[in-house]
Amino acid sequence: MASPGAGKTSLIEWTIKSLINDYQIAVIDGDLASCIDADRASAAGATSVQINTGGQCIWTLSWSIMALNSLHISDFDLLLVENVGNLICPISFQLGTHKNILIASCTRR
Ligand SMILES: Nc1nc2c(ncn2[C@@H]2O[C@H](COP(=O)(O)OP(=O)(O)OP(=O)(O)O)[C@@H](O)[C@H]2O)c(=O)[nH]1
Ligand SMILES: [Mg+2]
Repeated sequence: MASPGAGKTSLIEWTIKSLINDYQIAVIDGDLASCIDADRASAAGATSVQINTGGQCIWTLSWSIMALNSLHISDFDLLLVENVGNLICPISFQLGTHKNILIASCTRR
């Protein structure tokens, strides 16, 4: 979770590149539109699924389940989930993750 452009996909790319030699990694990427972030996760070496919310700032567990159904989840050691870029709406919706990571992006003086 993070605000728009805070570095969610960059952290996911870095994590994939760091672990891909030892772990099978899948990514569910949620965004308002496009498949750019899922494509970046795939290019980094993971198997990825994009969820488009059609402009909504939230997605829910049932959408996670739909995404999981398109993956052979037992093939993977680690599942990373990128939420939509928003620090308010996603807080209220559990997506089935074991851990949540928040990226805080601050301006420098
Ligand atoms: N300065 C700085 N820039 C970063 C860092 N991480 C990512 N960026 C840059 O910030 C921009 C947005 O990064 P993304 O990883 O696409 O951010 P995001 O949170 O996935 O963005 P959305 O999915 O569009 O909300 C890119 O130009 C990155 O190169 C960082 O740690 N420091
Ligand atoms: Mg992103």
